[in-house]
Amino acid sequence: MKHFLSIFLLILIAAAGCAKSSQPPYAEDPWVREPPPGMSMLAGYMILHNPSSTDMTLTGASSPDFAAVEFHNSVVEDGVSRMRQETSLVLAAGEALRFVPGGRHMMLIAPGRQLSEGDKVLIELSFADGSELHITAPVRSSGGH
Ligand SMILES: [Cu+2]
Repeated sequence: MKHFLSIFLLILIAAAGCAKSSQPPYAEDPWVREPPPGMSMLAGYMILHNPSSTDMTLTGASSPDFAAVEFHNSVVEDGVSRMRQETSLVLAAGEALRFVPGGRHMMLIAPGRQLSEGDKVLIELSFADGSELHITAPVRSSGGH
């Protein structure tokens, strides 16, 4: 009986170890910049963490409030700032991707309603393994709280 119990405990410990390594990704401080009236593109920001021990690949995003959501990176070429679309992004194990003003961002295209400070936007991120992460991002006029 004692022997059986110790095997059972070992299995429990192994299972706990697995659970720990498959923690889902999460978004820290997601927000969307309040647009000037009539603006057809908005930018969304967050810090996307991957606490698991496996790399994940972000393959797309969508929102019920927008016609399309893209990932863009702002780069300076010949002294001019341009936005380049990124169709997939690797989120390395134990690391984070920073979506920040002036850098990588979510481009929220063609809003279906006028959004202003205090509104909330639902954004659904999809990963290559078929999993999804749903984020609720408040609309703010600037990055401060
Ligand atoms: Cu952009």
